Amino acid sequence: MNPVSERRRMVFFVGLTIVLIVVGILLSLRYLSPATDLSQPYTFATPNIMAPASEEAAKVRDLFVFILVLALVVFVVVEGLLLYAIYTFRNRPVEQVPQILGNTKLEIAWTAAPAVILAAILGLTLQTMAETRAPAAGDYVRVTAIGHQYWWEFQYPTEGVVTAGVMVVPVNTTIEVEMESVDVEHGFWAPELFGKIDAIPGYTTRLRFTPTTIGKGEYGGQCTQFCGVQHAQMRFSVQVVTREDYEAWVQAQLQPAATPAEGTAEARGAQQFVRQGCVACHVIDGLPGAVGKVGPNLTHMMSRPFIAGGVVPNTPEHLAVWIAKPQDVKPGSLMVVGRMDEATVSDLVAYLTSLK
Ligand code: HEC
Ligand SMILES: [Cu+2]
Repeated sequence: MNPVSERRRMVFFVGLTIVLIVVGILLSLRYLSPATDLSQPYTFATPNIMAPASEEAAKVRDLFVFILVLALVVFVVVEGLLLYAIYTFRNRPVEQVPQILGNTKLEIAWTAAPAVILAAILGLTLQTMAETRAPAAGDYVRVTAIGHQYWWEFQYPTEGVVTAGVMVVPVNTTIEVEMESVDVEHGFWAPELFGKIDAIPGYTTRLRFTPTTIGKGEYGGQCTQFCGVQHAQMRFSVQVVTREDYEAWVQAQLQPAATPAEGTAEARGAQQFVRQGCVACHVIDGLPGAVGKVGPNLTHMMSRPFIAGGVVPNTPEHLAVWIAKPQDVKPGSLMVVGRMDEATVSDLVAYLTSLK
């Protein structure tokens, strides 16, 4: 092929690549920037794996630091030898270069040293895994975390609590989490509390953690497997509270929602919740017919600081936008609603905000 057509081909393919990248970016913008002004995401405190808040996360941090320091030592030694060799054996007339043919001791050393280092890392990793994954014993709290596109459900099988988005746990108690998924593979990770474990459809995975400090109170978590368009907005938080606060929270969660007094906006909202079909996808204990399990349980939704995986804070203003246009706030989410007038939305918000 002559050089001119070769260049044309190059220009064509480079141009095509650039066009495809630009089109890709433009298409993904719709998912990156929600269309409504009110959609300022809820801000989670940035997680820091170097500041663990549980026994297990502290062990993971220690292992990480050990491997990091070891890798730094290896880096300095290897790069040092490399620079030394580059300098000592730089290009010179052939007759000045010492000719070396093999060195058995050196070869044994550079085979054995990495083997020893890797064996040490393997040993410590297995030990950390055994320590952080051993089944909980004695007094512990069981939670089932269920991944849904794009939110987390938390069930407390012993207590009978079902909630979403926020996992409330008592401090200094082992928490045994079983992970499941109703659709695709999700990943469960709150970096300050435990390592990353996948939630796999049709299979139960487990993790254990023992929060040692209330510290920030709320620890941010994130789905860590690409599970669909709103994977990045599939966040959750873990609230570490005192034992008394935890017991009080459980008791509050077990109460059914109060039936609003007749003639109020709340009562109209409860009727609309049925009429608009919300009941098909949401459970509200105490509201007959609200049995759908597609979306989060809303019985005590005002006890949570954010909604829909942290896409917006849980305020009446954000709720109104979310209910009217969930696809604008979180495009691709599985909540689909019909067109509603403003009065209906405001009655619904009045009812939802009464669900303390
Ligand atoms: C087709 C099923 C479906 C219908 C119908 C539906 N929702 Fe939802 N809803 C969902 C799903 C799924 C989510 C979670 C979305 C996400 O986070 O990705 C959700 C989330 C919510 C949330 C946020 C809850 C939280 O804690 O994160 C509220 C509030 C809500 N819906 C209210 C309503 C109201 C009010 C209606 C009726 C007008 C309604 N929904 C109709 C499926 C539905
Ligand atoms: Cu996910």
